[in-house]
Amino acid sequence: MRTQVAIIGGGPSGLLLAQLLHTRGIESIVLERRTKDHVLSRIRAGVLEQGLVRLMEEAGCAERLHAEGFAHDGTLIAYGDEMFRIDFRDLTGTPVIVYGQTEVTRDLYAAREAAGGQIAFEVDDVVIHGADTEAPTVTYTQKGKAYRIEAAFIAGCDGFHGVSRRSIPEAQRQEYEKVYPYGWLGVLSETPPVNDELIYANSHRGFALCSMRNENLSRYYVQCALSDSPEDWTDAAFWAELKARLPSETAQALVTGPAIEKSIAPLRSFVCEPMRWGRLFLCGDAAHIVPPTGAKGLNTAASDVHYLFEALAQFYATGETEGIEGYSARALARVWKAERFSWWFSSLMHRTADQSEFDHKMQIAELNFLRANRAAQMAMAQNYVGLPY
Ligand code: FAS
Ligand code: PHB
Repeated sequence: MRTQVAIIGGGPSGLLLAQLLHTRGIESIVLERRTKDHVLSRIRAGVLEQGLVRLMEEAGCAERLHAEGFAHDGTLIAYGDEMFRIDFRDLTGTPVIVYGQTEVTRDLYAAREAAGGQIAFEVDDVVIHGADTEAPTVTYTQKGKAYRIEAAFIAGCDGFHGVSRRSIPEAQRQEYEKVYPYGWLGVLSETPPVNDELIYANSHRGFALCSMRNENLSRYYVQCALSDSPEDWTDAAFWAELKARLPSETAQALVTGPAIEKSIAPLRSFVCEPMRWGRLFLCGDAAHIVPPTGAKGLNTAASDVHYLFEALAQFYATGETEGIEGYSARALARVWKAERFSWWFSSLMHRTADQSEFDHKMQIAELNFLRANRAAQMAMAQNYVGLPY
């Protein structure tokens, strides 16, 4: 088989890139290890920056997002029984859109299918060959049969555990990592959200987050030990812990119900440099990971896709390679800003066993400063709604 762009990974990065390329008549084949249903069963991000909304519009996939997504003009930050609001609209003129990653991925699959896009599911043994040559290839198996794709370019959109990043020789790549000593236990419940905006809570018992998917589907998280597993937490234990971490008025208003999904995500900060090797380009979680505190994972994958799409569109339209040559540096410049914000917000909102009382006082002092200082709120709001591409 031949194609212009072989895309490894059928998550949001790979699908968005494939659909954007299609709008410029650039062919691609997406290789996905799992089934479509499995990909859509993952519960992940919930908050979209305007940049991702605009990319979905450019890809012709934003209709349901605009109909069902919720514009949030701000977010609430709680500490102890205190709570204050960061007003995105007042500070930046921009809201964020609450619309689950699952729905973004569903819309992208629908668009690819409507366009007759090539997606191979349940592929195995994906191997990238000759990424540093003019004629790279990708081999893989599917249902025991071997396949080979000759491509002009390869996009590694296969997430943190994929093969793409490891296809860059170790001597050519530098990896930066911070592993946090805690995870997030997430619960999805068919209950009305406790508030019409998100609540990020710093409590002496640990972090908590109140989010949502729609008016009768809520998403809640509590910081938990890395040694925990979802089975360790009954629904009753989860709700009791969440209430204990929220201001009392909010806790009283919380409507609980059966968890229809319960999972634990470990938290890490991770960046691989460079994000390109020859004709292989890394996008999204294949290149970088952030703690989900700042809602930057999916949104930074989107800016990578934007830069790569622009580079490939420029090449196929004019033969120019400026975008291709500059991809890694351009993407990393924004990646590191997202890493910093995610690390800063995680450090501000989580409690760890090795924190001293002084460390806790520093958190409270910073929260008080953020509450009172417009410039501090502006900095937070600009990062949260999304820095420019
Ligand atoms: P993805 O991991 O989504 O997709 C990669 C795809 O490649 C997968 O479908 C995988 O099956 C496939 N693949 C892997 N190896 C392959 C191979 N060898 N061959 C073919 N296909 C292969 N971000 C937020 O902003 N907020 C959150 O709350 C949040 N929660 C998260 C919870 C968890 C458990 C995880 C893991 C991530 C979370 N994230 C969150 C980050 C997440 O949303 C990612 O940023 C987003 O999925 C990135 O999309 P992709 O880069 O497409 O990677
Ligand atoms: C979510 O709704 O899953 C969500 C929202 C904001 C975050 C992380 C997760 O920072």
